[in-house]
Amino acid sequence: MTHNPKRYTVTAALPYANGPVHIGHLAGVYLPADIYARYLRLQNRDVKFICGSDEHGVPITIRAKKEGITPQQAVDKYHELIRDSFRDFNISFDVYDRTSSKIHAETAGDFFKKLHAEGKFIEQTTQQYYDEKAQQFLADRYIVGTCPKCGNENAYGDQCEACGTSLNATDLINPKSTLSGAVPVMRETKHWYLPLNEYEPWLREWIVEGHKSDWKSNVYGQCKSWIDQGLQPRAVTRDLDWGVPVPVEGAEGKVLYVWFDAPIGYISATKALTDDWEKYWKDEETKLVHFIGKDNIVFHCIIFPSMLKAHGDYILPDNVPANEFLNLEGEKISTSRNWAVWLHEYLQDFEGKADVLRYVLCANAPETKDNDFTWKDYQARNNSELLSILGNFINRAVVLTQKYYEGDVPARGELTDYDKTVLADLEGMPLVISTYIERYRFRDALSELMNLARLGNKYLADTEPWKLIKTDAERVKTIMNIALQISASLSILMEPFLPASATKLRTMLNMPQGQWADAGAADLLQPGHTIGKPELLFEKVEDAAVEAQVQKLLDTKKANEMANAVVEPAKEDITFEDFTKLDIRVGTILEAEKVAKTKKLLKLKVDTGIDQRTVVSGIAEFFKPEDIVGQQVSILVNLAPREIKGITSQGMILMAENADGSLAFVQPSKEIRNGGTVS
Ligand code: B3M
Ligand code: ZN
Repeated sequence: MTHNPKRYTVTAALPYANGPVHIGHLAGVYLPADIYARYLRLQNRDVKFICGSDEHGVPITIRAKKEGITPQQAVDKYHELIRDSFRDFNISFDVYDRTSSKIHAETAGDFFKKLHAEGKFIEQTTQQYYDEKAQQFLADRYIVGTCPKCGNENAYGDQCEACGTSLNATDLINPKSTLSGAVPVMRETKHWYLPLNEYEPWLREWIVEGHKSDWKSNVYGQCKSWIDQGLQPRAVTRDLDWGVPVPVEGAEGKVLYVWFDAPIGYISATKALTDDWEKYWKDEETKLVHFIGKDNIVFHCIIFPSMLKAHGDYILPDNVPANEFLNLEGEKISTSRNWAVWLHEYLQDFEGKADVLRYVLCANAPETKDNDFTWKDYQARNNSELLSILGNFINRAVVLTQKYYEGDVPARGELTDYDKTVLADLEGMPLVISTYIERYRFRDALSELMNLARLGNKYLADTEPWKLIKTDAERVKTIMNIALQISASLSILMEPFLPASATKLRTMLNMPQGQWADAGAADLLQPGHTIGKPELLFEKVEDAAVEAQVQKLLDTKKANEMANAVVEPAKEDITFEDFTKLDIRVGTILEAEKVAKTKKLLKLKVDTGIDQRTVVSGIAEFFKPEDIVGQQVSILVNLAPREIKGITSQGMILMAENADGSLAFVQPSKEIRNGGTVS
């Protein structure tokens, strides 16, 4: 790629419209892409930032079925939710389109037709699983069966999630259709395949030789290993009733494979955005960059480029800066387990704090390895970085300027060596940050941005204008001028990372939106320019706020445990006579106290109707003595007395155990006289 591209096409993976988006999506794809696009705009480059919802494929039909709605209703619902979340986090797409649009069906259909007409596909008839009850072929995710590797009975047709093995549907033992439960049969079906093997030499040259040094090592490594393993022809059509119809004869009832149509969605979205779309996709002087998560690497680096190459009219990606995964509080983020921080929910709990999450996710982005998001870290980064460093510096600069000069920027006098060093550091900063951004190292870029705020903070702390004002008011003018120049540069340099706060800061400084090239200058704010009123950029995140979030996750975990707990199988049969040997009565707890030096035991006095007796019960972890006095319970009265911790226990209180091990009394549903039998 030329070092000075004429324009940029920046894409962010099209999220499946089958659920809301969470912090993992934001940290992995949309935030880095947005920082990059915003930075390019500040550099006055011609850039189109493209995204949209991926509305086809099995993930959509499965979700629709689960919710009892049509696929169209499902994508309508989630497309809006996702679009709004991105808007609320100031992800600055030039277009957020959707792959169910007409223009997309045309674009993807035409793409297929051209490759078909030019003989770029192989046609092949194979045997695939068919569900006779549901009358449809079964895509991988619609078949479950026993994993031949580990014996997991719920392995999918493409992968066993228990042992991680990737499978073919035909590998499964006892396959079953998840649609109807029926045992599927084999049936012949014709499909079109892109012979990836034919592109192997070219891919090797383009990626393995050509991008060794400029692609991230995780991306390069995955591509190389795929190519080294040898590539196989890949089916680009499916037997499904949801998707872009295959637009050639003999393909009735078939649709394009979602990974064939989805990346073409980038092109159709650009078409929807501008009539001038072709130069963003066909001109060699355009730099195409795909932001994705690591699970999408093969599709964006091998399959889509091979499609583009086969087509012939399109440029190839210059880079594919894929990120690793973000975990949440030490565990993998999971939609099905609801183990996530959903973007729309975050904003309900932390109104106006989109930038805080942007900051934390960028500072801790999984750029080179999987990373962990914790609420503790969120709070610490807000309170001791955003608030104490950036917010504090800006606040001091603006407040003191208002106080000493009624908001008019003072002129600098003679500069000390310290002043000169600070101004030189300021001048060098934009290049340091932009170099990192252009190499897709957004964490480092953000950390340098904060270093500039640290520099400002330290400068004020060292020079102490609030003391000097009494003894050397002239000198204070120079100090405040320099502090304001740093603030002005910050308002430009922070825009890609913290756009809402940057806007706030510009208002405070009464400054127009600047260009990246302006930043670092010592005269961004001219003497005599009047700044606005101070406003807090950030506020403290209190313990209670993050504790509530942690509690929410604990509740989720508990709910999952309960939902997944296995119920013990039934014991061996007994006779009715066996049962009648048990003498169970209703009794009332009269007294309760902890048994000394034990954790679990309570000593109870129970009125059984027959007598008043002592029972030792292992329930102390779940009940406070004072809470259970007066409660009615079921008690087995003819259990032979036992010695427990030196106390004779006469009988046993019946308890029911929950999935998490917690206990509850088995109680009559209305009051029963003591001694009433339970049978
Ligand atoms: N929808 C997969 C995903 O969300 C897919 C990306 C398409 S990008 C063209 O992980
Ligand atoms: Zn397995």
